[in-house]
Amino acid sequence: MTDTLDAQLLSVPQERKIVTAIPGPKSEELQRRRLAVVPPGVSSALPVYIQKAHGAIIVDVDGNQFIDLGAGIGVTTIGHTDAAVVAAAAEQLGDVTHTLFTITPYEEYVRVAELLAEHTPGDFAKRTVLVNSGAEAVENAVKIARKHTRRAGVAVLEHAYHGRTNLTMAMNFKAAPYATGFGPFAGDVYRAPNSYPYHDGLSGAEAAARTIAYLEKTVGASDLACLVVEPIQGEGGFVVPAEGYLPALHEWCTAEGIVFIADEIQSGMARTGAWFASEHFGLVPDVVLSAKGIAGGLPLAGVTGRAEIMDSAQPGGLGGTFGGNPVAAAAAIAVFEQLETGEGFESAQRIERVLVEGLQKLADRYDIVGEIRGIGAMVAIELVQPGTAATTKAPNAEAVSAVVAYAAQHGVLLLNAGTYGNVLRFLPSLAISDELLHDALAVIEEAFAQLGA
Ligand code: PLZ
Repeated sequence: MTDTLDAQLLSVPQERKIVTAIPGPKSEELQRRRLAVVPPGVSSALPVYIQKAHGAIIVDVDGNQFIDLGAGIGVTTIGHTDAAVVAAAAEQLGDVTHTLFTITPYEEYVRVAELLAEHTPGDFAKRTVLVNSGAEAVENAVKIARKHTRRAGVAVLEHAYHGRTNLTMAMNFKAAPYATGFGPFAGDVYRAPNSYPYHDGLSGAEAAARTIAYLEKTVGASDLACLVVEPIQGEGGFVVPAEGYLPALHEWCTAEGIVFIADEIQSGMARTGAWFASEHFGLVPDVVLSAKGIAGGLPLAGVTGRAEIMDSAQPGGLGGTFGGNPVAAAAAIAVFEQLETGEGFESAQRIERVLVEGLQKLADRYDIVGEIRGIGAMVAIELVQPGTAATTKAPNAEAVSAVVAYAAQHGVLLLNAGTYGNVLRFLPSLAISDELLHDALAVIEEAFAQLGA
């Protein structure tokens, strides 16, 4: 087993290599088969079919090797097929694959809950429920907050993304493509202005006052069960709030008996060089949601919160067939153990330095680079129309699409983001080397040169 695994891992050299057109012939053949059986509602950013992956490289069926700057949208945070994660999951598969925690429990679930209690912000008694996906974590957090407060209202922020289930569709900012035509939607969701320093120019205190005034006026604090906030917005374009914004919101929530839920599904699990991004803002949420990076690619998500809030739900009120699956939980324990060495956090800081330095060179040359922002291995640039950086900051989605397409053709998998599709986001795995980062940045520089901007 170990020999096979080692061989498999060594067969993915950490280098970029393009050997066919993109997509290559085998990918095109798979794409034809896919179109016959998979609906277009499930789209793919890049229709190259992946055969294997390790570290920061993914290899397609035609033998092309891509530098992965997306990590499956921030999932393979400690790297693809991390040896310890693969070994832990494989061992667990052989021991027990499923029992259903609500029928007969097992240690791995409890251990993940202990680790989340230890590593989420706040030194108080916590409880965790494990589920399958980020959206399901959001749904459960809202359920629990409603039960605890005996209120119905859910406050969210502009540019938020929380999932694709019925409730979370109503919580997202963007209708298209996530919600268009899929209603009726859940009610009692209230969307307030966020802090977006690049566009609103407000201090944290000013932005918080605006958010609070809006919610007081449009719903009223006494009807709000919870406020759900991504400490750094993910799909919305890696929007980092102004200093003091989040703690001011939290203070208001505490005073009004509103549960403050931090959706750290994209920003958590060492992505930003801290266990959770909340820490960068001195924020101690009542409930923290984790998913994506928690189990090295296996489906697992957690709702971790103050014991007195989490204990409000009645026995049998929370759960689900696959929630906290033993294999996913074993993988998560291996992820935590790796991160506990501290190396991952240093990597996140190293990645931020290399990316920001490289992107700053672009910003110096091209006036369409409006802003570089982000923390750790969660960095983005917002692109604006030529000549608008000092005025309207008009979104430039065309340039983002062109850069993403050029990068893909040259072996760099890069993702877009932002409500207006005008943000390039970088969320590589923490396993990525400086060499690969520099190589990817060189490709992105070429892409900018091709724009003729
Ligand atoms: N909350 C902050 O980032 C998932 C969406 C990918 P699920 N973001 C990636 C796509 O196109 O579906 C996300 C997130 C934040 C919640 C979610 C939802 O997590 O695991 O996708 O349900």
